Amino acid sequence: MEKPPRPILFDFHGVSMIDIFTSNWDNLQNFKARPDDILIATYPKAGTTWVSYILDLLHFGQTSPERQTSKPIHERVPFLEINVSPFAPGTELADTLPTSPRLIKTHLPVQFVPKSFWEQNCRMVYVARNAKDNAVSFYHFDRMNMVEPEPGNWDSFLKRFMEGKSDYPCCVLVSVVFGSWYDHVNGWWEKQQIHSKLHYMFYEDLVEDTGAQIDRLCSFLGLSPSAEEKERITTGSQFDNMKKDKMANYSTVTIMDFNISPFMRKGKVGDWKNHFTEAQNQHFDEDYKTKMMKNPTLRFRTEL
Ligand code: A3P
Ligand code: EST
Repeated sequence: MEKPPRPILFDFHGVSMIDIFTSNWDNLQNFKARPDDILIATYPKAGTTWVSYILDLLHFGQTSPERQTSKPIHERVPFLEINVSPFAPGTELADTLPTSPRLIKTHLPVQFVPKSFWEQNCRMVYVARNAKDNAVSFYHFDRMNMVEPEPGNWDSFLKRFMEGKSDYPCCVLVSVVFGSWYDHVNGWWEKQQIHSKLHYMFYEDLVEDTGAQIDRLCSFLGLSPSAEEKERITTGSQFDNMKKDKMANYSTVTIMDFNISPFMRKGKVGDWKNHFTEAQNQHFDEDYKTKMMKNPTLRFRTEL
């Protein structure tokens, strides 16, 4: 059977985007946030699903346990900017969410977040992942997700990931969806310094000590689960458990080809070592230093 065509990247206000993330722009920008909404923001492949799953369990694991077994995670936590036929747009799914609070996911760079989230002073959780593992995960995701652009080979993908920008006449060959990882993590980091309701966390810390990160999330969200409940969530959200969970592993989403790569792929810190050559690593490190100079306090771990 003929494969459907992959989407083409274009420049959108300085960020590389594809149609499914910009075609509902007016509704997105006019989205009416509520004061108790919780926005989960990430660059793609930084641990969005993991943190969404944890927050869903923290808020609704006790009160409506049937949610976790009957609704896929992308319905429990809608993806705000997505608009892909024949599915309802993310804004509509969020509008019709029956829960309180509503958990909403986004990959938007901070400058694109609809203004009502700031006006309503909503809580936001930003998850960041080290650039090397993030790039590897993104590469495998673009291979298996038919609504993402064609990733090409690893070397060409890595070059585009590093370039990240779309300030070229034609950005098709020079970037990835949602633009520069460097701009994304820095933009949200700078926002966190002036916005007290923004909790900035790291994928690597979650892998190292999930329980400690859940504690920090709870104090940010004003939650106090019992020790048993916390233990249940810590265990339930471990990689092997989530990988088995049909409501969390995206196996119900047909636009993803798990024969190419599963959504829950490895869940590790340091898998980049299996992908980067010596030369790629050296070039990446040199380039990284110049791009990440402006926020010396923003530090990532590439191994544990
Ligand atoms: P890998 O491709 O490196 O395995 P997102 O949800 O933002 O798309 O991120 C997906 C990445 O998070 C994938 O990384 C996936 O395996 C990883 N992930 C998802 N759940 C996880 C968990 N419980 N523990 C560790 N990693 C997890
Ligand atoms: C999830 C993460 C991501 O970074 C990109 C995409 C694009 C396609 C999305 C998928 C996703 C989440 C699940 C869907 C899917 C399109 C239909 C499905 O409902 C929203």
